[in-house]
Amino acid sequence: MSFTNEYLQRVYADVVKKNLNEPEFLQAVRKVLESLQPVAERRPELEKNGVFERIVEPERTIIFRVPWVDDSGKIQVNRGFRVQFNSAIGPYKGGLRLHPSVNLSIIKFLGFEQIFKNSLTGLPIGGGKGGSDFDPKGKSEAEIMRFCQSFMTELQRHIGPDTDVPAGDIGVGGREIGYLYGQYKRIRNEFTGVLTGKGLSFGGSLARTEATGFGLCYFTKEMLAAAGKTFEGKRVVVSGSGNVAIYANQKATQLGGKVVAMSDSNGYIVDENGIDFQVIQVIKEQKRDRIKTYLNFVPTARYVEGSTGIWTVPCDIALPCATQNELDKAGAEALVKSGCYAVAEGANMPSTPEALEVFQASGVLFGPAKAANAGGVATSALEMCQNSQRLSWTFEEVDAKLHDIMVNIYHNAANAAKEYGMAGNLVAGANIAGFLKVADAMLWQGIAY
Ligand code: NDP
Ligand code: 2IT
Repeated sequence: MSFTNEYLQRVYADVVKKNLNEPEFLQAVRKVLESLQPVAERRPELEKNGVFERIVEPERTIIFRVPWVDDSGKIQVNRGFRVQFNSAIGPYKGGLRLHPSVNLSIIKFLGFEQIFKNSLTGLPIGGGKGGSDFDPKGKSEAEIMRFCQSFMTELQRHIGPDTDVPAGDIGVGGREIGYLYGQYKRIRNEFTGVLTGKGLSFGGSLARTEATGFGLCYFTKEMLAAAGKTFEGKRVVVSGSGNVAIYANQKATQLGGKVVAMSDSNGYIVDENGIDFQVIQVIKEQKRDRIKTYLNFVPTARYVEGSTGIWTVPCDIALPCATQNELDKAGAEALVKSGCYAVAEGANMPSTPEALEVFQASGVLFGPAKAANAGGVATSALEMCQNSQRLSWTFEEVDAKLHDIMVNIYHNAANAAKEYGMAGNLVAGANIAGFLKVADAMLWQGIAY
């Protein structure tokens, strides 16, 4: 798709001018604005009220110094970010990413996507994202804790249970959320649901750990069902081996699929007998080791150095669950060539625009990230709900709600695509359905932001 609507083309040109050094942010904005062209044409009051110009500009961007002392006594300085993008329908909500590649462009693309994803969940959460260029790899437990404490010492003045509620993302799991929560509580002297993904003994929700991966498979199941297909007996490739990938493997396997390949940033493994997610749990969650050590557990498996080759492993269904732009044109062509007919994004923006074109031209069923991976943040919103009530729901209750939310997201995206003349295009449908709710809230609230 490209721009035919002159007004949105001008809005986009202005975003480019103001954010020249932010390629990931521009990529995300462009895709959304392109999808919204039929909406701008049908709803002229959105242009009149400057909704598009407003929605592409974060409400607030916080960039801060994060100093900490490493184990050798040396002072380290990282850069911290929190982008509070849009609060039209609820408190800012979105993860924190710790990865050396983190910069303003990446946090802004993630925060922008989060607005529409959170809207799609049907729950009252606005969009935000944060993180730091801190690299957790090779750091001791004590260094991780000191970094998290320093990061929260500044972040705490900008967040709150009714203001902004961070959670995990790449490099931030239960351990980091625990340290962040401890420091927030110490400084603010309050026990509230200011973070999600907490430990179960201090307000965490059952099924939050599994939620993104499980939700991804519930969404994919619905997308396959609409095409008369199922996971049963199908070959599945899951990239990554972190939180999202591990539980995508568990659920895809439970639904009858066979996960034949997984990866980390160094390389990928292939196991024709199906990869047991519990082995990956041991390697990644307990030992925090590399995926190639899978061969110590399953010597019949294969390890290939380099992570992008994973898309050459023949499969029916591909679930990219590692990071942005990990699946390029060559990867998409390799998938289509091997007969892959369904792709659902567990990671945020894992497919490049060129890869997406290949999938759309080949009729591959495609579940875009903001719809397919919304189960994580949806369950975070359920955790906020439980915290407000001072109650804990059972695993089954949370999982059942998650399932219903993902089924609804699929149908809302599919219906919006149909309503705007793009039946089957879930990329457009998810962007439109997610946008409309936020845009209407912004209209009702006047030029507040
Ligand atoms: P984790 O840190 O648990 O795992 C990340 C995985 O992706 C690891 O296997 C990591 O490999 C790999 N990876 C990260 N960066 C790169 C890279 N530059 N190149 C290749 N591989 C890479 O993160 P999550 O599983 O939580 O997140 C994965 C994706 O899912 C992200 O895009 C995130 O934004 C998205 N997401 C996460 C949600 C959540 O609830 N956690 C919710 C919705 C989306 P290595 O160990 O070698 O770095
Ligand atoms: O990208 C995402 O949706 C997340 N990392 C989860 C955010 C959250 O608040 O649970």
